Amino acid sequence: MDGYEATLHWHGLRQMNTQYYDGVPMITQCPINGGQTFRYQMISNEGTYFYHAHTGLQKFEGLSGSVIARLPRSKDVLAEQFDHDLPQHVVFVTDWLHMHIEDKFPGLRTRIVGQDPKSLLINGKGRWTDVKTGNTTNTPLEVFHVKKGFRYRFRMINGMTSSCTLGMRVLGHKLTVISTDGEAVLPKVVDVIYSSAGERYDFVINATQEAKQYWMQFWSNGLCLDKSIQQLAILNYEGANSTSLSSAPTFQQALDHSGFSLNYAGTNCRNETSSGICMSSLKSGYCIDDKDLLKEEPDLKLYINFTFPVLEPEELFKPNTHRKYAVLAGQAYSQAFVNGFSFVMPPSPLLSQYQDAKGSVCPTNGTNPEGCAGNCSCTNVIEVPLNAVVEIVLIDAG
Ligand SMILES: [Cu+2]
Repeated sequence: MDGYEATLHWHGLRQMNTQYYDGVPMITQCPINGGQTFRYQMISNEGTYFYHAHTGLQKFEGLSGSVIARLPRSKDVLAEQFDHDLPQHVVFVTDWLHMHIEDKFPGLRTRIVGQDPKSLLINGKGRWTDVKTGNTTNTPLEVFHVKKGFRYRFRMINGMTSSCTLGMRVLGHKLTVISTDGEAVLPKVVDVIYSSAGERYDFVINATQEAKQYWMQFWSNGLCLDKSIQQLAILNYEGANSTSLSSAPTFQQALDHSGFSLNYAGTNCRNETSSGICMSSLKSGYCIDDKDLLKEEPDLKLYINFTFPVLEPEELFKPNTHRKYAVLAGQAYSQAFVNGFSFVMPPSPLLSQYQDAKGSVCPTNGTNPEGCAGNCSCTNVIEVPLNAVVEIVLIDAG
């Protein structure tokens, strides 16, 4: 659309030597204007990834999709774990707000508070029940086809935009997790996978059950728990009768399940328990040959703290300033700070025109930018030596 701009971020792709195709506007490239053409060209590492808009709030409106890079079977360290790795077994999960995201823009005083979705979609499909009327749409559910006796690699992408976590299970089946975020892991058998926005899990379903139809259930958790949002899809065995489907599982049944889960928020991450494990307990699926990564001490340790102080309107809206803020529930104004500075985009992309962007970059000697006494805004750039191993410690400082 004329006057609209866009960039695409390739989520998880390493962009070795193609950092200018990472898709972050004003950092790695100029935004692509309406009517213009821009070609992203990169070599992908193997694995399950996705792309999404990195401009404005377009990702919330659904500008995203899957990116799968497969190795020939002979080169895939995971090949012996499955018989089939098919394009139709990509499970792309998105959340849907049923409204334009601009109405929820965090800087609007009259906005609808929160970013909770109304429903979830599986590969763009699903049904929705209006709690007010009790009516359910008759839109199709996604169906994944399998044949009894084979093991299928599924690639699940959590393409959600909200801060809700996502629960997923396949009734009557175990899920063998073999890869996460594009990295092979030693197989782990679980009943439920919990994931956060941006994460990907490859799991194997061993189709050993009776040739019927089974429910696949997806539900929102964490911050959206009280919204009881769920979506269903169907695992269909070849030759199954459509009347073989049991009655649909309810949201409450998902919460009540007693299986073994990966990444449930209440799991003790130090030890594997009978109820589940954390992602941090998964073991790498291959030997790590990068000796630098195994160094005991990194070359550089960065402590990065995040604060969200409540600010008075008199300070926030001083004449001749334009600061970014959010209106919190309770109508207080807050601004976000990283290591004491609130981020502003540079006037030119940092990667291609650093000289032009320099004027907006935060001072690195501990002082404030010129003409600013406190709570300053600037482009916060942290320089690291080339090829250094950097450990980053993120601190929620309130
Ligand atoms: Cu992303």
